[in-house]
Amino acid sequence: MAGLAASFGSGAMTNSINEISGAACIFAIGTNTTANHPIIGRQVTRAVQKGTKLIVVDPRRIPLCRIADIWLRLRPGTDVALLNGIMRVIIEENLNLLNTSFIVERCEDYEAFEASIMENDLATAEGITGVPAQDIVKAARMFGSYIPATILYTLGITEHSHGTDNVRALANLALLTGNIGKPSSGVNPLRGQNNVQGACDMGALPNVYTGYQKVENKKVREKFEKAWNCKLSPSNGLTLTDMFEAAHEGKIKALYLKGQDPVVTNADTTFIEKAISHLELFVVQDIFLTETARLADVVLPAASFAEKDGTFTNTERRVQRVRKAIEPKGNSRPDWMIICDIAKSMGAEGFDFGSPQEIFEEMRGLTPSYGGITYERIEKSGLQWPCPDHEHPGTPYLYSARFSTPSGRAKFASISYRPPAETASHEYPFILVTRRSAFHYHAVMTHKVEGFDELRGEEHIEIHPADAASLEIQEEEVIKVTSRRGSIKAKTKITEVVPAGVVCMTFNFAETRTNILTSRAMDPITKTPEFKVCAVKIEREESAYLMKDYMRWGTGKT
Ligand SMILES: Nc1nc2c(c(=O)[nH]1)N[C@H]1C(S)=C(S)[C@@H](COP(=O)(O)OP(=O)(O)OC[C@H]3O[C@@H](n4cnc5c(=O)[nH]c(N)nc54)[C@H](O)[C@@H]3O)O[C@H]1N2
Ligand SMILES: Nc1nc2c(c(=O)[nH]1)N[C@H]1C(S)=C(S)[C@@H](COP(=O)(O)OP(=O)(O)OC[C@H]3O[C@@H](n4cnc5c(=O)[nH]c(N)nc54)[C@H](O)[C@@H]3O)O[C@H]1N2
Ligand SMILES: [Mo]
Repeated sequence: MAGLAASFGSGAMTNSINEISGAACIFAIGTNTTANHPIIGRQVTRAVQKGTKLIVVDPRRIPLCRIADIWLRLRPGTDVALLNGIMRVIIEENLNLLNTSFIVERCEDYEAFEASIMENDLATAEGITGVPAQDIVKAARMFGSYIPATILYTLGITEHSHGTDNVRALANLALLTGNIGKPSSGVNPLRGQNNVQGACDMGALPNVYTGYQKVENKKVREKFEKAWNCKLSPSNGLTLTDMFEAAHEGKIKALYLKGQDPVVTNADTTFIEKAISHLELFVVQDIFLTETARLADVVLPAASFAEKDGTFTNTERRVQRVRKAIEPKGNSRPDWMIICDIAKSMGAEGFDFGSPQEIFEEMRGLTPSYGGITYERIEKSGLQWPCPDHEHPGTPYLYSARFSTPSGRAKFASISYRPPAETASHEYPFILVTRRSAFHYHAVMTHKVEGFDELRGEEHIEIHPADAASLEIQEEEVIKVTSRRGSIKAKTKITEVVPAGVVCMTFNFAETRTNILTSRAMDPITKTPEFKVCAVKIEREESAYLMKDYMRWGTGKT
């Protein structure tokens, strides 16, 4: 999300979910909404039924391709080249003519950006992306002439070693066409976990306190030091991925992990396990005994969302109440209680909170964008930040008057295409893309529900018919997939959903650790790994075993 922050000032959906239906054009790039954000997916399908134009950009033939006006099937990891091509057409054909005043009044650094776009022609874009130049022109004309247009994106954009570049290129596209700061437009990252937006808002990031107040800003730090009556570090902390690198090097000795299963879900899990083994103390707080929790010195049982009160902030910045439906099971307790007890037993002051509401009250007093949000005001329905005071109605879309950069203007960025860290080679001739499925939620939680496993009980690696034929691989055959980091086995699904040269897997199954394969190459700013691209080879496995004969972890089934 750092790309968006650099261009506009903050990293969240700029607009609201119900505005999607008002867009004249939807540009859905690297996002499989019908599976992963079904409520938003419904909005998209309904809008298209009512006449909204839809452009889909994805290497896989996702369900939205069926109703798209244009589907651009690009090579994985080549979005910047494609977007720069689209913007070149928009500039050359003067499709942004109506928008010149927006560029003059609200943006900066346009000239350098235009010059950088003109450096590469459409033949170059076609060569890099594999998308025919005439389709790039068609998409540019459509996006440039149907106004307002909204951009939706997710991991196909961010989980790359150049994810920030991808996001900034999308921000350029919105600025160039004036599609920001008004309804049914914007650059909209559809966030992942139910409360990941809330976690970021609450400062669960290495460089900010609540509401994106910077750790390195002296005034901010002094405010928090005064409120909490303690000294705070003037330097940023480490990102998740950096923490494991540091643990591996012995620079971090103790790790307290909460609500994450990194030995299944982080990139290069063999490395992650090694890093964990170097720790002197490893504490895991989770609602289940995960694969990662099995490696912990101490496991703290947490209560699930249904067993506690609090708030979640969703992808459109809407802060909503969550209410306890049942009492916590066994000896599990809400996360906040466990954290407060640990803090108190370490001698910290100020952790005598009696309820989540008391914590919220303290937080909002220190967080301008949440200042006007109270439990009373969100008793029935949520409020969208920024909501600075009690009279403020909340903000459905951002940047109507100014951007939150120091100058108040949005910055065009000159972004040139960089290839992914790994490309296909003689030894590793396939690109592995990883993705989600509608029937599971990552790795651990949904496997506790038998019905989901009936819908999808084991991993299938998608492979194109031409590739299967040349390797003489059959449908449902167990094959060996090897990257520079390790090997796993999985059954095949032969399908044209993936293009030739690309194979695709989910990471839903602890017994088929897809992330043994993925690479730790990461974006230099967000430190997000390149989950969407790594090079692999595929081999037939004559003596193959069947996955389902293996002990099914967690379910007790064999
Ligand atoms: N059912 C279900 N829903 C979920 C989740 C789940 O596990 N299950 N997880 C949640 C979470 S945490 C998140 S973050 C979201 C993620 O939601 P999505 O981002 O939609 O999830 P993915 O399926 O990982 O990836 C999206 C798409 O990116 C495409 N893609 C891959 N590489 C590229 C590329 O280089 N360029 C482009 N343009 N596209 C590419 C893939 O083909 C795929 O269709 O889903 C959330 N919703
Ligand atoms: N190959 C590949 N790998 C990926 C991705 C990809 O696209 N491809 N996507 C990445 C992305 S976007 C994400 S978000 C991650 C997801 O990776 P994780 O966050 O590790 O995956 P989850 O299984 O959602 O893990 C959430 C954990 O939180 C626990 N939990 C649930 N509720 C609570 C609670 O209230 N309190 C506590 N303490 N614990 C709770 C669950 O039991 C579970 O163990 O995976 C990443 N890994
Ligand atoms: Mo996510």
